Amino acid sequence: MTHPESPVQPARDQEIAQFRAILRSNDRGGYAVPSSRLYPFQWNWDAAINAVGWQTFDEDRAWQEVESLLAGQWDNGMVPSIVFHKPAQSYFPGPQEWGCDDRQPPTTSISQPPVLATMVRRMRARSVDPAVDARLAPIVARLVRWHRWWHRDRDPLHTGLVVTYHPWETGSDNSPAWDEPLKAVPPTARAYQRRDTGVVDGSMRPHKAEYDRFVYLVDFFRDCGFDARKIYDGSPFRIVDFALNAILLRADADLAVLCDDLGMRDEAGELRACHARSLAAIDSLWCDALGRHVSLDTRNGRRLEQHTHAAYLAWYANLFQRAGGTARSAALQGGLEDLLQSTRFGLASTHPRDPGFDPRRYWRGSVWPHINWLVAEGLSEQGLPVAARRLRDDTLALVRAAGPFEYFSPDSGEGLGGPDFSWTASIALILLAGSGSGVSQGAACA
Ligand code: 9WN
Repeated sequence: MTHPESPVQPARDQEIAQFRAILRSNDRGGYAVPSSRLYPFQWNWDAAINAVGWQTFDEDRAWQEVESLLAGQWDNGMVPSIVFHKPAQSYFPGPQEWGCDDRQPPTTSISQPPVLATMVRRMRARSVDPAVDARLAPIVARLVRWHRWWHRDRDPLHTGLVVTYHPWETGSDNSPAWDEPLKAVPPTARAYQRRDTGVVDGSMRPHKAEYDRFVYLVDFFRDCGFDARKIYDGSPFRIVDFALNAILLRADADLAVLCDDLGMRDEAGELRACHARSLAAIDSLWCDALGRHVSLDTRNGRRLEQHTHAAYLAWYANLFQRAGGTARSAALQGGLEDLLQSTRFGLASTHPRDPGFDPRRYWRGSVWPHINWLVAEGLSEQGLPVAARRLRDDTLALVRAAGPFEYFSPDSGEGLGGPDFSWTASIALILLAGSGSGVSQGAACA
């Protein structure tokens, strides 16, 4: 604990003020854009992380961030990856390309990793608002509908694992893990104009070959009329992303606790049943030879074995509670140690030994602060504080040296992608406020 008169304190206060100012300057009225020129709308998992960032200094604004995102929820329960609250020309593809411009507010037709319920549980635990549960009730009801959508529309065969149809839905858009499955997607034949490479250098962004396929899939969903079964049967890209499933598992458990707390017993029971089924099913993604879980291409049954950050979310999802879990956790710790030792700053999103590694190109190697934080939370909760501390320290060191960029080179520490990035500022605020989730996983999964 720093003494109030210590010289460190003013520097820390100044830093905190700087990160708060970034959130304030990206605020567009109840929602924050991730980075003003690159991403001028509200993104799903960004909003969840930013809500936690806001809560470190403005709880009312934090809940607004959640409410604004959920205002984009579809009737079927889906919470979209982007809510286009106000028009902006600097991003492609906009609501018209998605075929969702007649919705109010306009949105995309896909979702993103469901970290929100976990963040909401954390926010409730730290709330200073005596009336918080009244505000929470409609939020939790919407979260339940979203989680039902995942388990119903994205797991129609009741396997316990949900599928995703677009690399953008995984949040780790151009991860080398998607290279193989993306080959089955035809490149779009239509002309389109990217905007991202007009804002940041193209060497930090996905290649045109990937965008050609991203656009094909956007058009495919629209042409299917967003029909869940048609898309499940026909999508050329249909993967089980380990990271997304781990995040959903954790979120199901956290949402069940929120339901208990709000007296929603039936919903709590339903979520626990989903959780138990998914916990058993995710076991099938474990690979003994690699010592980690992998993703799966459900189109051909092939495992996607690239060594990415995804595997290290297993602790966050509390996957090692069953028989044999201790040995698996030890194997995974070996992998983490290896990955951390292979670059100057952790956690590289792809291992440098992977042929797809590129330290500057987005999800092909760069360090992402919010991933570091989620992994560190899981490590702390599972009694692995040393590795957790390393990730938290590296994250703050990167942000302090380069500024609050979107992502960072794991080798040089260079700040990459969009500047003045909201969730980077949020993570810095969370780390500076102190570690620990305030959420006990044991209670969640009991
Ligand atoms: C597409 C907003 C989002 C993040 C994603 C990140 C990036 C968008 C893009 O930016 O994706 O959704 O246009 O590149 O990959 O994780 O939520 O910060």
